Amino acid sequence: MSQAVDEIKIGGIGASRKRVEDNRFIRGKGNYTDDIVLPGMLHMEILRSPLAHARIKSIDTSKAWDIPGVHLVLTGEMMATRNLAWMPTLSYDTQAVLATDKVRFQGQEVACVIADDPYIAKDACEAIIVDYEPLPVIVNPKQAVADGAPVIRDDKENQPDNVIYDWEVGDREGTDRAFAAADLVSKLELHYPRSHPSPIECCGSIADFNRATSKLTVYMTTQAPHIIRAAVAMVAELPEHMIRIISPDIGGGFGNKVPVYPGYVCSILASILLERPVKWIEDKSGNLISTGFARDIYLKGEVALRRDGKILAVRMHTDADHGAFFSDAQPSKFKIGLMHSAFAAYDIPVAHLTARGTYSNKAPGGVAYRCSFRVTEAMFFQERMIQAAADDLGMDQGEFRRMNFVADDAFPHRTPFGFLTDSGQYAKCLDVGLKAIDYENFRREQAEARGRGRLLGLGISTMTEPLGAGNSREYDILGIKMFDSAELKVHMTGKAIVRTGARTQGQGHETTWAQIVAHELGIPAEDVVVEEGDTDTAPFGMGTYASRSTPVAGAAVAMVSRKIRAKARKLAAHLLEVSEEDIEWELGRFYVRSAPDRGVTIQECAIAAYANMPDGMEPGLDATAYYDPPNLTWPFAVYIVTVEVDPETGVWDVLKMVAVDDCGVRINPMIVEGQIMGGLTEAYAMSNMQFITFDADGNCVGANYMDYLLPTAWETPGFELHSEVVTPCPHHPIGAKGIGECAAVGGPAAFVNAVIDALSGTGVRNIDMPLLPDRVWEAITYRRDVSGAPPVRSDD
Ligand code: MCN
Ligand code: CUM
Repeated sequence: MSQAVDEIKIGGIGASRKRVEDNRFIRGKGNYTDDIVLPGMLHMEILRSPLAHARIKSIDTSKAWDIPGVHLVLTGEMMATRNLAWMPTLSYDTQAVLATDKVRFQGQEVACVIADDPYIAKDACEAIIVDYEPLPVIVNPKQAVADGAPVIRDDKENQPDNVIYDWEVGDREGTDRAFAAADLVSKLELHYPRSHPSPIECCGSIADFNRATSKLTVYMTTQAPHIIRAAVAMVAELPEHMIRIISPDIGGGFGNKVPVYPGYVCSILASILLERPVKWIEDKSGNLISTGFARDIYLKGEVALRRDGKILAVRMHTDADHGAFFSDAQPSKFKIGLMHSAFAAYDIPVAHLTARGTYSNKAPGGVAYRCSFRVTEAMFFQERMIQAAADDLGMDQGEFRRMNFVADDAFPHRTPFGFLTDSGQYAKCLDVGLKAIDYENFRREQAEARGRGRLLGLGISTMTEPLGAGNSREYDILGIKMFDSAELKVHMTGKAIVRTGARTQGQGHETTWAQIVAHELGIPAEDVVVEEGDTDTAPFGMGTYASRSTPVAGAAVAMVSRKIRAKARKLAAHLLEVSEEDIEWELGRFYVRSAPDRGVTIQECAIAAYANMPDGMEPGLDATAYYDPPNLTWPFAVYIVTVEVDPETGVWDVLKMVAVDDCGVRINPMIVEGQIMGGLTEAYAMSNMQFITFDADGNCVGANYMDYLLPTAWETPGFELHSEVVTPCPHHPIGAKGIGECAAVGGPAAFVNAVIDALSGTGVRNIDMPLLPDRVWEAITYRRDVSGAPPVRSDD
């Protein structure tokens, strides 16, 4: 007699199943792009520009061609003859593949050498002689719009200046009216500096064009293989069915592996020309200097307040420095990503945002590094503003947030910028966090310590963030609607394979998608193999970024499992010789309603699909589901940090950090905790040690691991995680919300708020990240705000 299965025992939802992928990773058996060796493979290296802005007068490659073992030297001029010197970006701009007219940032790709091995290729790059004529350099938005500023993008028609866009959203007049009626207006200006995701594995590709079959196979480090296939089809003018993109194991993405990089394009062209596989593997400094920068945005905000603490309106202006090419990967409708998701957790009647984007002589940057399209900046700004507003009012930080939160019974809630948030228990999460940090006691200790000259501080960050683009009505990338899909094949033995168009880079999809199948069908998770990343076998999907995998691809996995269950029900009816209406389901088993002992397992249904199907039924047990989410998911988080600042040195230490995350139903609690720990570690690093910037000549300062610090276990503080608040997502098939980025998004403001709180009474309102000891010391000593970059005010 068959029985229902125990969900946790079979590794279903809620099971902290160990990550199956780690089996190969920790044994050194992963298969990364650089592990792949193809017969006859050649190696490519890139020559990068030493200057940030210069006209190219000539490029002499003759000495490079003379080096034995060199097969090809590519320059922009040669790319241009094939219409490949420029490529489209994901934000409807163009980006140079190899420079022709000018170089526009330090590290820009100027030429490539393809040789027998990477060392020969590197030597040959050094033998290329480029004659540059230096041009004036622009390194921030203020310089970009100054009178007489050199036009960086003189390659573009209709681009008389360095402004990419002027964009606005919200209600300008309504906001003006609310400000006119305010008792108090709180203001803050800050700079969210450039940062870099810096995954352990750099970017790379192996292009393999086979003249006999006309098929191009590219192994590459990409978070979104199907988008890359579309881009290659467009750029290389090859038919889609002749392009196969394979994304093998990825050693961390964090957004760095979303964009299309010139190295990919050059390796593809080289393989087509040479008819041999061509491998390009970026080195660390190449990765740090030229790829996937994030942030670099100047923020100016005002909050209109009523005396009792109610927020009446918010006004924001952003100046974003995009570097030389506008290559953000983001939904095309929004110029500054989802910046306008700021303040979504708060009940604010009216708001207005203006955003200006400008070019500069920096590598393209903007959207990557654990953010759902600029929400990292949005939430940082929001929580810094909230702290400043409460301080200006003289109100308690917890109390001020609580009175302005969207209430539990006010969902669905339309934000002033038009988003629809649908669920949450914000005040409850905050209460859990305040209790965990022992709030009242800490405030007492803080006051006592102050009397003895010790600077203690407490920082709170609370936020809801939009994760899981689409829906397809509002979200597209280059016109391709944002949805996802999953394919599930159940073999006759009841074992299964599930494929999605997402691409895990360390998040654990191979573990968690199997758990969703287990939850829906009662097939043990260990009987389900998960495969992603090959465009020839995976169903179409928009890839993994913006924590969209669980909200979209994960939902598709649940939906395709339900399709399988519907067919299995028909098979069960046939096997049990009753009509379908008389069949009930419990996990792993169908049974006859009137005779619960009479049942068949899902595995018995599977074999019947191949060996004993009813007359007229299509054999087999597989299906594909496309999932277009009705809305984004809105997880909520509370991060609270206590710190002690040493006034003599400006060094600050974390005393305690607590995190309360409500991401709805947790598929795998252990993986969710891993995501939160990782995100908090990155937040800690961004707030106090990751420093990468540009000098006045556009030299990238900090493009090495002596300056750009990666946090290790040694300096990373301990984190106390809380999971007791669970608000299921109302529209997601299993109630899950995204979690991949929450801690990196909401975390930084908690650290900065804590340090600023420690300095309360000194008049210091802001220190820009990273809060390096010298900046903190300067702020304390001279009682002034410290910015690492010249502030850019929109009114001067
Ligand atoms: N999960 C869960 N229950 C939930 C939500 C998520 O068990 N309620 C699980 C998921 O099934 C998945 C993981 O947590 O295994 C993350 O899920 P999700 O929030 O859907 O995020 P994505 O899978 O789309 O991952 C993207 C996100 C982004 S955008 C960046 S950047 C980032 C991040 O994930 N890059 C990472 N986390 C990373 N973690 C690692 N190790 N490496 C990266 O490159
Ligand atoms: Cu913006 S980093 Mo993640 O979305 O790949």
